Amino acid sequence: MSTHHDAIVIGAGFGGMYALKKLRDEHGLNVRLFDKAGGVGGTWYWNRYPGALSDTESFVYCYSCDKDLLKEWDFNTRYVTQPQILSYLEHVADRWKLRPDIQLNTGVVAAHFHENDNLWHVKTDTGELHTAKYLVTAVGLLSATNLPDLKGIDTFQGVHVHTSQWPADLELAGKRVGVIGNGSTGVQVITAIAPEVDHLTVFQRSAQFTVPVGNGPVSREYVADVKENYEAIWEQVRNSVVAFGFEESTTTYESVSSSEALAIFERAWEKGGGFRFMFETFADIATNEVANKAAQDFIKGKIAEIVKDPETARKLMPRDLYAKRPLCDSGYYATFNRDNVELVDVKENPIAEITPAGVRTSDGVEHQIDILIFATGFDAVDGNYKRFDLRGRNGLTMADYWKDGPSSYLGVAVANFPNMFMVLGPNGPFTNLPPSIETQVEWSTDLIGHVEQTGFSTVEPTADAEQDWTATCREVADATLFPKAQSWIFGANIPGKKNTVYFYLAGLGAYRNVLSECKDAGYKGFQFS
Ligand code: FAD
Ligand code: NA7
Repeated sequence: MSTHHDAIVIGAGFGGMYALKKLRDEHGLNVRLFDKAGGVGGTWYWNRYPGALSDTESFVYCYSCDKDLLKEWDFNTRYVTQPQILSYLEHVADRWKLRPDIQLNTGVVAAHFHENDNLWHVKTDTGELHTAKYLVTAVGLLSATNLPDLKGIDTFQGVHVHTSQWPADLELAGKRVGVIGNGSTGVQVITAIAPEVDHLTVFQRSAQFTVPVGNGPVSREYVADVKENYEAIWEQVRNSVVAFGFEESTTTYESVSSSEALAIFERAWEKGGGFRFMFETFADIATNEVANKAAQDFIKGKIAEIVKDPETARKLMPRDLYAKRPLCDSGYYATFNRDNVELVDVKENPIAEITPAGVRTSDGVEHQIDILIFATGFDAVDGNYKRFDLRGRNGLTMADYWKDGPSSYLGVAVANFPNMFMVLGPNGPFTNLPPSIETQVEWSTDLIGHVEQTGFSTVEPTADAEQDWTATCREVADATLFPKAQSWIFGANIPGKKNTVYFYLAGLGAYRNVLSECKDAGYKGFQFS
């Protein structure tokens, strides 16, 4: 026996919770939301490692749709920490009365579209069967854990943990700790735990460019001003490129003198913020190798200045372009001046195996470790879509359909997967994410409303529209330097994963225009039956 709903939503993060609210409260649908987590919050339920912080500033890392909530919800630091974001999202679940429709501790193991009844048939790991006309997948783009398969890991006698599955009772004080990975997460966790642990060994595969985050208290006047001006702030965010709450620079690097450029970089370093450093300084750091090199040189100069041991400084010098998701930190490079912190470059000296007592590198040294932290990131964007049995028309599995890299129409829908809408699916915008999540949820739920009103049974994109969108995303990406750096943005972080385009890099403003044009043209590129 299966239970029928109008819509099933998977995921109780920013995306799924908003989709539930819109479908239920504005479109009058009966909705069931499943999450395998034990609480709401998505990313912020899972990622509880020390130092976990949004690097989007507090005032724009939230929903914009609830004006009273914007007035009521307070913040007192420039950025919000994981516990603060989690408590915000828990508050939202209560405030929007979502909990009765959310079923936690319930993983979706299969979702199949059946052509005989035009319904999605969903199976959970609790053995339940559910059907629904619509399926909304808000399964997270940085949510499917990447745990490298290191030789000997099963023999390790200490504790090993991925940063997104952090045990509440993990005691680090006085321990010999190893961290593998130094992306956004690694940089945060390394900086946060170094003062606490007995000894910290950082296993670095690629050195990173990172700038200060600039966190700290904000004044009551600042908060009042933000609240007063939210209308204009969101207007700016929605029409901007990266949606981080600042105006992107329109000045090209080569249009100013080198001393002026240096002053601009210095001001950005002082102010803090990774996206600000990349996009508020000059218009062309992400597109012009000369501008990019200038930013690289500035940060390398800072590394040389900050890090006292020249050999450590050498290892910390990045060798790639400055073209990954820009990082920021609370004292990352200075952490390597501590006596209890050691840096191992695993490109020069690869990890040979994990032993019962620690990590043996190729030079024969066994690094003694009690707790090994994997800050190794995620099988990003399409990862979760391949971790359950998702099938569209004719039993087509998503894993098969996307085996040469994922494709979508506008980041929200996939040909052959009728009545399925994704939040942050492949080839959606690359931005501060809550405003993009809202954009997608509002647009997709409007389309669902349209289908309901017109009485159609199914809606799905045409294969042609999907191919054109994929080509557009490729073209936009190729106009930037991002494809030239190896990172999760292009699937390059996972062995064997297709290195291809996963985002629409033209920005939120342009993306919203494309969505509007599609809708105004009667949902051009979609077919209804
Ligand atoms: P998520 O919050 O990832 O939620 C997805 C949910 O789906 C999860 O709870 C998961 O359990 C559930 N799920 C997945 N598959 C299944 C299944 N088969 N069955 C049941 N449940 C399932 N973004 C920014 O814009 N700014 C930042 O500063 C920022 N910092 C970040 C820091 C970290 C450490 C991480 C990991 C991500 C960060 N992000 C940041 C990205 C962040 O993921 C998004 O901002 C946002 O939280 C995504 O919300 P979501 O609802 O789309 O997905
Ligand atoms: P990232 O940015 O993918 O970083 C993962 C890190 O782990 C990165 O330094 C990787 O090195 C390293 N890594 C991955 N696999 C290995 C193996 N096998 N051996 C050694 N090192 C490895 O993930 P994060 O969680 O930091 O951040 C993801 C996003 O979440 C971030 O942008 C924010 O939006 C939040 P590499 O650089 O690939 O050489």
